[in-house]
Amino acid sequence: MKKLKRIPLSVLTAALAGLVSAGVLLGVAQLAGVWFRPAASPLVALGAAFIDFTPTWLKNFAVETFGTADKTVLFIAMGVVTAVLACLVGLLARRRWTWGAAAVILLGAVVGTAVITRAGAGVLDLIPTAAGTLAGLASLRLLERRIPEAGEIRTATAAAGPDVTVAPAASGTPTRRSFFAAAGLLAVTAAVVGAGGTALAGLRNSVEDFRKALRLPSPFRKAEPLPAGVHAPVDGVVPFVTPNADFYRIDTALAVPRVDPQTWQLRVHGMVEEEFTMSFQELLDSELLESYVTLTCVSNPVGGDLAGNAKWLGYPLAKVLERARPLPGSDMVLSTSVDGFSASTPLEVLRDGRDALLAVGMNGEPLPLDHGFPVRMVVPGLYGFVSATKWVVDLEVTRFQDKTAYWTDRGWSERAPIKTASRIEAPRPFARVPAGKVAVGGTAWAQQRGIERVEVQVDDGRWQEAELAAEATVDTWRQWSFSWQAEPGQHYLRVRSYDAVDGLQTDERADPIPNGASGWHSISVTVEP
Ligand SMILES: Nc1nc2c(c(=O)[nH]1)N[C@H]1C(S)=C(S)[C@@H](COP(=O)(O)O)O[C@H]1N2
Ligand SMILES: [Mo]
Repeated sequence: MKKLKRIPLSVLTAALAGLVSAGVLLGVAQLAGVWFRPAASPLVALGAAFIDFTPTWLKNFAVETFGTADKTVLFIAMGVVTAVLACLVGLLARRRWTWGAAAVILLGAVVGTAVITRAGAGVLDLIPTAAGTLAGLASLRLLERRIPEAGEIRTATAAAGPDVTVAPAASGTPTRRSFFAAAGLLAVTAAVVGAGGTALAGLRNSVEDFRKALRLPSPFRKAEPLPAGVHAPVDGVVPFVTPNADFYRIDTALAVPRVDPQTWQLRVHGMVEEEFTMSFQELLDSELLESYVTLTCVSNPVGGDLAGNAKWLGYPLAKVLERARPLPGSDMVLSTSVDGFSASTPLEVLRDGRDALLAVGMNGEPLPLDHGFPVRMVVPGLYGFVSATKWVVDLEVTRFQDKTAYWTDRGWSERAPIKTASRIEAPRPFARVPAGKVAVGGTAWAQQRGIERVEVQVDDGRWQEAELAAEATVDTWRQWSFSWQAEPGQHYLRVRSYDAVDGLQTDERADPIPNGASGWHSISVTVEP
């Protein structure tokens, strides 16, 4: 008791300041780490590096002694070492702030080295450690300034009498109280932030694991096999089926929502005779169909690449509506995602026989997380913002006059069928090509109507018919090619298409807002002699 009394309070608080700041560092890094690979989390990276550097005999000893608890023991040991180091840093900072700060940065650098030397690590993986180190520094600074002065303690202790080690709060100096308040607040924050981060990371990983292990049922109705010759025979034209990894991604989500399929539910309600909810398993047990559909974003400029074609697997929305039995007067389905995005889709579009789907599969695998796992909507013929809700959880049958959707509230149209479009993909704009035969090619789309004809114009010459690749369905894009006898000089190439319902694509230039760009795509190329 006598000994303990002689450790000055300022030393204890300095060590505590170091400890709390280490907690803040780890907590913040843990939370930031949710958006990165698990190996970007300081504790995981340090542990992994430690395991790598452990000599084999020690590893064997650990496994023999602790069995499967060896990793727990490792983490506990790391915790103890971290705590001791943190106390020392706190004392150092008390001596001289710059020393303490330098020590924190040094430790941050050690952790950073552990992170960056992991296999497959990228520079971005340093962000959680950097964020944590900054937060730890700030916390240490905050606390270090509140450490009670040695002089104050002596007077405070003296006033309280020789037998009281720590004076009760009432007789504590304002500095001391403010130190403990700040330290307590920071410790709680660190714990909450760290626990939240760990929980989020766990959810994220479990959703990813679930997706990886998921085997989709085989379709009740398979897609028609693609006809031979859907690809234009020209280098530089996009693949007919867009690989998932290359599929454009558009959404308002800062962090991709992690939706657990085991708790996912679709609520169907509103102006219907029967309201109900559907689970993921129920959906998988239903008669799923497969269909190739080209999605297009309304923000795609003329010639742009915000379009992709995939084979989707899903349950017809018409069937969902058949069960719900919409009431007379309803004319819209408002679909809402788990993150609050919403889209207004005309009711009749979902019931007119097209392959409008509650999709669970994309090109033979479960939807990627980015593309709406576990369930999204896919509606042929409508731009994504009025139809393609990812991470969908709610379908409300309603009326356009009663409800509006996310982008409609921000100046975009409430209805938006996809406009007929065509683009040149090869050669690239401003390419230099050798004179002679040049292979020109690209893609055109008019979902629900189908592309019938594509024409190409060189400079101000006459419009010439391009060769059409085979059509898969009216809901997929169609490729085309054109053999150009190119003369040296600078030239313009222009493309336009005809759909099977409305004929020639309009040359009227329109901006994407409010319901999609229009106009003919043209590029400039230089032909070298
Ligand atoms: N939840 C959610 N779903 C969404 C969006 C969104 O922002 N949030 N964007 C829509 C838009 S504008 C488009 S073009 C398509 C894009 O789908 P993709 O990212 O799979 O290509 O998703 C639609 N679904
Ligand atoms: Mo979009």
